[in-house]
Amino acid sequence: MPAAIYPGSFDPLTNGHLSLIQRSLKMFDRLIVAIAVNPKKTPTFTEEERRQLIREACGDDPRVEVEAFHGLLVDYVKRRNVGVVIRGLRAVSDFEYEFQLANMNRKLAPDIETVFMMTGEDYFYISSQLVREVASFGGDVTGLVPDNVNQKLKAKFANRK
Ligand code: COD
Repeated sequence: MPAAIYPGSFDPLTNGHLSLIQRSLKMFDRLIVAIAVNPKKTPTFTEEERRQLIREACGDDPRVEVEAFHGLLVDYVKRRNVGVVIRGLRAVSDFEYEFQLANMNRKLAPDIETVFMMTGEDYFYISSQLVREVASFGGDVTGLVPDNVNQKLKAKFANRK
């Protein structure tokens, strides 16, 4: 299989995301990790910080490309000429949102397929939002995020404890 796109906010990248990236590379020759930039939201990490953190955590694997995109995901996927979008499912609670998203994307672009991957058992409770919250109160997120993300979180929240 040639290439797939794994889109997300990645604010920040977690070990759950990273596991999905690594497992996707067993099915696809190339993976584009696409960071959605939403001008209406203020992320904790800038677009460039998120890009760099993912790049580093992937160990500069040449099969992984990291790029930010603006606007609709389907337009970006078409521009990149890739037919498959990867998404992760952690729990039943993810299903409804992911189902809506996949169906809306299919309505907008019928040729694009969404492939869902179940989370690994060690990662089902990890989300960027919880990681941010725990780290912002000085909690230890070791093992939940890659080391470089852990360092960056500590630096970001150092003055906010
Ligand atoms: N284990 C497994 N999977 C996980 C884990 C984990 N621990 N954590 C997250 N995931 C999965 C999520 O379920 C998701 O599938 C993916 O990884 C990315 O997660 P997030 O949280 O970083 O990203 P999201 O869900 O905020 O991304 C949503 C998008 C940015 C892709 C979406 O809003 C989008 O497409 N925006 C662009 C504008 C657009 O096209 N809007 C219309 C959509 S119909």
